[in-house]
Amino acid sequence: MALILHATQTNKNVYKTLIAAEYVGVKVELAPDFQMGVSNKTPHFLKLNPIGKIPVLETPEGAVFESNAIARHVARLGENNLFGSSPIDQAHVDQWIDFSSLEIDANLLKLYIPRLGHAPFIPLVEESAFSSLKRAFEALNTHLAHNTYLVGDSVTLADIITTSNMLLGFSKLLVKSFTSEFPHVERYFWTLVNQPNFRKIIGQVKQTEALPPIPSAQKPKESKPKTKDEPKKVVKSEPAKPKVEEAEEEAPKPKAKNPLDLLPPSKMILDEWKRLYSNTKSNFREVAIKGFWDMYDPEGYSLWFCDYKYQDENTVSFVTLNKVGGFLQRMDLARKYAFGKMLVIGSAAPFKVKGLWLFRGQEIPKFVIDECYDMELYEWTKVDISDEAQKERVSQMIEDFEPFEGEALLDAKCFK
Ligand SMILES: N[C@@H](CCC(=O)N[C@@H](CS)C(=O)NCC(=O)O)C(=O)O
Repeated sequence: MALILHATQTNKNVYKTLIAAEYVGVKVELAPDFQMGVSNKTPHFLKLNPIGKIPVLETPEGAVFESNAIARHVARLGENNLFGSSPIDQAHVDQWIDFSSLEIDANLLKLYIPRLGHAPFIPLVEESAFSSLKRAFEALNTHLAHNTYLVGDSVTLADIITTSNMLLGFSKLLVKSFTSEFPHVERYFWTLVNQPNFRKIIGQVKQTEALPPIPSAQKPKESKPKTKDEPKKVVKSEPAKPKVEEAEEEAPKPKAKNPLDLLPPSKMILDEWKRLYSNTKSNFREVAIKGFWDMYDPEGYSLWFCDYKYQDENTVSFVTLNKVGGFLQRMDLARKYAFGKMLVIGSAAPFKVKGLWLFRGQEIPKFVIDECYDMELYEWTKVDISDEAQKERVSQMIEDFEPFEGEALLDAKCFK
């Protein structure tokens, strides 16, 4: 009699059991007409698994939940031994199952869930998940340099669970430029997913060419209405206000002007500078840089250097580039009042992220600090243009001068 697995078919946690079942010759069938969000909320399902998550295995002796436990149970019922032939092999099978669940799967989920829109997207969390994954893949790569399988000379449950966990990574999150640093992991993954017992369950696997985009609705500050002229309030850290004040706040008010629009007029027309920057195709130093200093109005504008506070964490090139790209997108609200250059520096990790910003007024505008959470990830230093060295640094940053401070540029992005 077949055991019943309550789950949707295309889920890596389900693959663990179905692939193990193929290897050991146990019959497992998916519950017919299972509907996520409906079937797992019924009283019958909650009796099988009180937390209401899938997968759950229904057996004549009772239900089992947690995908690794289900896969272990099914593997033990069958003919072939998927646990290794000695106590130490069995310990190693358990070791790699835990490793791939806690060091690989958990970090993949930290990347995936925010990008699916089920959790807030926080750049530092993504960065730390990538670093942890890199560390795990390095360890796995070292082991696989001398081993075809994780334990012994044939497929064990450790391979089935590890490959199922990595499947989410390869198919949704880990592009070739990430995985190519781990050639033994790549060889192992592609060998296993192409074994007949894997192929039968998961079909043909294709590596993703890009991470899922960050849904704009989840970007912490962008979900607010975009009113370019209105200085916005910082809601997160304010103490609770008395009710009267709240009621007052709800009454429609005439829109306040951005305080930057109330500054004395400046002889520098930001759009003119942006046009000059964009239209200069040759002799950049003589035309655009000279034009910049001719136009620059130190009373109406200020220049700022920024330096990413966590440079050591810029270990993955495309994550670093994504981070800078996201910052520039989030600066959209300052387009009328700012120009910026962001450099990603270095030809090897850790990359340095440094920038130059031109802001209307003598301070970094408050609405930018309040609205763009990236601002606090950088150290900001006002440029002293009476210092020739600082002035030259400004020119070099605008110009994408290479080598910049002795290093090659990985990329230079402009905000205009
Ligand atoms: N540790 C569990 C994780 C199970 C899990 O997170 N299942 C998700 C689908 S992949 C689920 O059922 N989510 C529904 C919910 O959270 O209500 C396992 O490995 O089985």
